Amino acid sequence: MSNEELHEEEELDLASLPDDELVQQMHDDLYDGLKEEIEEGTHILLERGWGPVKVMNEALVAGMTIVGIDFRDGILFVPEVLLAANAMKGGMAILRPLLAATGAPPVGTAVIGTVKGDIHDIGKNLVTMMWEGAGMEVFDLGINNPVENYLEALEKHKPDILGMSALLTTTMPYMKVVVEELDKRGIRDNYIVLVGGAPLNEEFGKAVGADAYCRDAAVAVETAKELIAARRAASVEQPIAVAA
Ligand code: B1M
Repeated sequence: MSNEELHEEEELDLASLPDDELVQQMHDDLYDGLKEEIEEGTHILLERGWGPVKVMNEALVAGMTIVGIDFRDGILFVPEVLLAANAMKGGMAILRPLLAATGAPPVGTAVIGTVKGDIHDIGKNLVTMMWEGAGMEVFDLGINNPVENYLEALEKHKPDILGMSALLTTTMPYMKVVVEELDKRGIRDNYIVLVGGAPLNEEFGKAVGADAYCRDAAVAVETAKELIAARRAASVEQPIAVAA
């Protein structure tokens, strides 16, 4: 039997599965980076009356969480994670307009970009996709960003997080330039600053004044969720004073 015949024989009719098995199958399909199957599964759940938030959390985000854990543990590698993230994006593209209509707030928002002088973007793109996969709204500034680009995006999007990426030892010090500029303008504490990139480490993150260094995209997701939750909890405990 040819591979093609074998594949056809093994092809599953997603619509024939009960909800719990379909969700389990979607987790497997996400893991395998099967975008079309994820899109089909998303449509089926919506047609069965699932709300977009439930589809996002139970079918997509839960599936990506498994991918994130296995990436962190060295079971999955960059190409597989990029495929999974791409499949996730397919599902999210269907849900996004529906989520916007429900007014459900995103888990958090972030601006991210590779710093001035640096054109490496594979790791940053992975972080962006994983953040989106975790339900965050992400504004990606691309590569080679001078401080002005970050300032403009922060002003425009007012995100929870500013993320910066650098892959060169010659460009990583630029992160300090950005943080110092935020300081100078008195807006440093308005944002959670997260940094990442292969040549960085924990100590460097502290030295440039970031809130945290993220070793990889999975850590970037965990750190973002943790720090956003802490920040929201703190703002409930200490409401910001409003001028009379
Ligand atoms: Co370049 N490059 N490169 N390169 N390149 C490195 C980084 C290098 C280590 C290779 C080497 O010499 N061994 C070296 C840097 C040496 C140093 O600074 N000490 C190097 C060099 C020297 C250069 C050039 C100067 C080469 C030249 O022209 N002479 C040049 C620089 C251009 C420039 O930026 N101005 C250059 C160019 C390029 C390409 C264009 C060819 C290409 C980039 C393509 C692209 O990105 N679109 C490229 C590549 C691919 C690499 C390597 C091979 C791979 C980088 C990568 O994508 N890794 C790299 C060697 C290596 O690292 N093995 C190398 C996979 C990626 C998933 O990992 O980016 O670490 P990473 O991201 C991880 C984490 O770091 C973290 O999460 C990601 C996912 O887990 N993370 C974040 C990253 N950003 C984050 C941001 C966050 C959080 C986490 O924000 C919150």
